[in-house]
Amino acid sequence: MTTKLVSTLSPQPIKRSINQLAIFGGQPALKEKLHVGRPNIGNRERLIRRFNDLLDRRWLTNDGPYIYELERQIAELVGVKHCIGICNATIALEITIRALGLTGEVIVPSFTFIATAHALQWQEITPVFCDIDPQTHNLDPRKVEALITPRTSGIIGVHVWGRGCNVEALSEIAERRKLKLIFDAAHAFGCSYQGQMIGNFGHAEIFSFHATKFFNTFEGGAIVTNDDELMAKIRLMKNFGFSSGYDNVIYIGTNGKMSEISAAMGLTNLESLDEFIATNYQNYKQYQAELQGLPGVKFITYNEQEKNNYQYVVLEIDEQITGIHRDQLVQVLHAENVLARRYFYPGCHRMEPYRSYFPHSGLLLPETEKLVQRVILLPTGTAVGAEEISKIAHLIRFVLAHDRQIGKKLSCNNHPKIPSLLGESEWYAASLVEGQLS
Ligand code: T4K
Repeated sequence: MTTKLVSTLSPQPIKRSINQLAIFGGQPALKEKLHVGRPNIGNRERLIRRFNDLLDRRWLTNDGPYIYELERQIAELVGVKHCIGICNATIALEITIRALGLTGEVIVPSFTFIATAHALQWQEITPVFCDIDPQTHNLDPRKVEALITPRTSGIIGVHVWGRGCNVEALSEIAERRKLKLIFDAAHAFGCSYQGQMIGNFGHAEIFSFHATKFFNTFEGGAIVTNDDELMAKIRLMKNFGFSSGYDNVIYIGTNGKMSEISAAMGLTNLESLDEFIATNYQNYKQYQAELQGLPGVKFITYNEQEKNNYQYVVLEIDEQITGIHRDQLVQVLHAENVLARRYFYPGCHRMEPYRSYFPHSGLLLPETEKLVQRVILLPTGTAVGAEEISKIAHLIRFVLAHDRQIGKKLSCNNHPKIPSLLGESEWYAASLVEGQLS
């Protein structure tokens, strides 16, 4: 049935037999590697003008004019009282966690980028991993309450893929149990939840402006909050605790400052924000149209009543129906130069140091365990064109149409795994065999 779909959708199918797949020796469908997370870059002339300005000014960091302007524009866009630009979202999380006085245990999803958990453990606070709602991929509030102990001081929700957490339920629990509530909004810049811009919830929210995010400042992030006192504390903490005047340290602090060159990139990219979102939206709709109706493939959708940045194109592959495991599909795609990703495989609880600390935590995370085996992210953003999306969609359809043959051939021939797909322990073992590690 799926074979038919391949031929009807493409008058010239790029692969006619499975032997033409690059993994079995054929030519890759794409000449160049196509990454998930290729940066979007705004107007170069304006960017270079800003670089020249800041060089002429010889003001490279520490409260320069660009960072203040970026903070002002972000606060306005989000409709939040305060925005503090930070060197990256990981440090932003660490500072916020410390500024809010979190201690003991904090409840977080395991289905997130490792930075969410590390920002806690770095300060010797235990991340207590909570399961997710399989529909939303976000923290399941019904499961949060059961994990609260006398040591719990807070909850960190993550708006995964930019789709808002269940903010009301988490806020209600946090208020009733007297816990601090932070949102890791690394994916959710420019997104809304129930009509309100993300950035206005909990005690504070954190954005990431890393190069791979749809809006980037090379490296960067921001803390946004409506709390004046918290803002004042964070401003001190991100600059070693320095207050006004020279030599005046009045609080514990670190170096969390965003540089002027990052802020210049941010100001330039903000001017193209609508264009980036429009491209992401177009790509998302094309993928959705070209991948519709594939049994066992769930295309993650965004509520179009909300504001979304559409920076992630996400599929869930159900091996029971497709007949091929997500990892095999990823392996085939990588050989074709489509570097699809498995965020957030294998889940924070299966990464160090957490897997050593809590070897059985997976037992409490059945939905996370299932999801990390299924999710695949496809390339999007301004570096990806319609023709490439069509090729990727054709490849996926082709693979699913020949699922059993490909699966069999992959396991029989003992095809070398693609290094980027090796788990840490497999990589370590392979390196030992190859004599690269002693
Ligand atoms: N919380 C959440 C929920 C997050 O997702 C993240 C970051 C954070 C917190 C922490 O934010 P930051 O401290 O980073 O601001 C990437 C990013 O490094 C990371 O920022 C991001 N989440 C995470 C989801 O993805 P990797 O390990 O996948 O990055 P990497 O180097 O493999 O880059 C992805 C692809 O992008 C590469 O295949 C190549 C391409 N790329 C990358 C860079 C840096 C480019 O084409 N150009 C580039 O300049 O983690």
